[in-house]
Amino acid sequence: MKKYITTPIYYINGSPHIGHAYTTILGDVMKKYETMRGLNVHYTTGTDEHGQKNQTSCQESGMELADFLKMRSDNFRNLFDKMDIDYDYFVRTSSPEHKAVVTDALNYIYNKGLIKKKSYEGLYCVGCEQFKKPSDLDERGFCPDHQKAPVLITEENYFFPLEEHRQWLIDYIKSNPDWIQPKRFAKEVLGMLSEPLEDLCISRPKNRVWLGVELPFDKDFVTYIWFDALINYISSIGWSSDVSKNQKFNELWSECTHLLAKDILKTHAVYWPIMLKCLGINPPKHLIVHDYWIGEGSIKMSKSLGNVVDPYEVMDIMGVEPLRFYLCNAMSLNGDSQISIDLLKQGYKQLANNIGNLQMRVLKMIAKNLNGLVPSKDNLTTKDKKLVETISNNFNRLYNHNESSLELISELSSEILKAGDMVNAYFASNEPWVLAKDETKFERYQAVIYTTLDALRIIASAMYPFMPTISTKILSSLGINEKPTSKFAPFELTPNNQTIVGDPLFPFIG
Ligand code: ME8
Repeated sequence: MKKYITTPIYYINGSPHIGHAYTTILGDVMKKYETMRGLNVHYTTGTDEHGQKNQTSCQESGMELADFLKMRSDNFRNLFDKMDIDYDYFVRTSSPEHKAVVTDALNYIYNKGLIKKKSYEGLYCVGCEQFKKPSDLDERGFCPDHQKAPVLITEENYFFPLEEHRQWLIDYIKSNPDWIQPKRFAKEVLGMLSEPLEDLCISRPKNRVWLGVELPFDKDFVTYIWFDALINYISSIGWSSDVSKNQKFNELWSECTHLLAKDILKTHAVYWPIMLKCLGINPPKHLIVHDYWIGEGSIKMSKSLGNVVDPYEVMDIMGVEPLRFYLCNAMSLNGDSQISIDLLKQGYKQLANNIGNLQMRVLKMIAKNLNGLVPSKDNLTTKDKKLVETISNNFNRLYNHNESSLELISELSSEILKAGDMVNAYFASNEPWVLAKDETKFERYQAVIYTTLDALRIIASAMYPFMPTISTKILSSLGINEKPTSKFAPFELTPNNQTIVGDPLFPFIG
């Protein structure tokens, strides 16, 4: 079975920060989780290279446009490569392939008579690249996300009426309760739909914004950046208005999940499904929406506000995989989450004390007493068996869900720490270092070591989507060279496997 996962495509007017890293890591963790379950996943991410704020950044840089766009887009791509993101396609909206699909979609909608030209006056937030209603602004009249007053703009533009689709969208959300996850965001969207929808302005005059896709029906305008950017989700899998060419597209689209934060909920849950409807395409299967990482000042981390955590700095301190695990584990499911270098270091130390110490202690012990060989599993007690079976059942349950979700990924990460705690407690209470000194207790010693190693094997396999290299290192330290699957059968570790004490999985950090 196929699955298609997307991240937002990111603006290139600044450097990527931990918020961009998070959504892209989440998608990669979901991809690895689904791949372990035997699904064939197509994963896309990329950069949103048009619009007024990218244009201003480019002008300020003094660089040639194409060089500037490539340099900034590469900042994101290089970060994602460094974070081991296994994307199948990296979207660039400046690419001819993407632009051709935007043009095709615009022509299709225009020829159906769904676009009209009129004069408009409104408050425009350049940070959001959106017109704002007074009710979108705070008590000072500022955009709450960008902490700036929008500017009043009067211009003639092309518009895409949305209101006639409002009731359809309300009905769709109500009859598809899993469409937007978590459910509280579906409620928020229904709130947005409780008032009539204004026409969406889908053009910008070139004398204000020249960085964009020219409207096919009026060369004095470029396409509104959001109309252009949302199309990436269909352009990257080859949509065409000629339906006979859509075989690959149809296969993937029916299994599409968009990942995004709540800042772009309206564009994805209101504009996008209506655009799709007018193109004759069903809504994506799911929108998975997360809250914000909150930086200094307790406001949403953002390039424009300068309160960002730099993922490169974090990776230099703790490496990429502990960062991947931390972000998936520490993002709250009920609201925004604070992030700082100190909190990240605490998360790293928790992993080191839990999984890292356990692996090192048990392997050093058997290197000393058992020539590094996995002992026999012949004398496991009911309690030993229960520990391994509980851990294996818990992971089997978590890998048996119909689909990955934010809750599932979070629960899986917590279950890894919980299982580590259980095995550490088992190890401490059975005192194998005492058993090792008494020849009459040798069988018991072997049983405790086998139980610990087998539980560690299962935990390492379950860790794979978050920490693929560390998971593989643990498995090979137990003499296992196969890639983990989503079957967590107990007692499968082969006695007499040669174990290896390698370097610490989580080296000491200050
Ligand atoms: O909105 N916490 O791009 P963008 C968590 N180009 N996630 C965060 C975050 C934070 N503090 N800050 C950013 C755009 N993100 C458009 C999208 S899609 C067709 C066009 C993540 O560079 C999160 O995924 O502002 C959020 O939705 C996205 O980056 C916004 O990135």
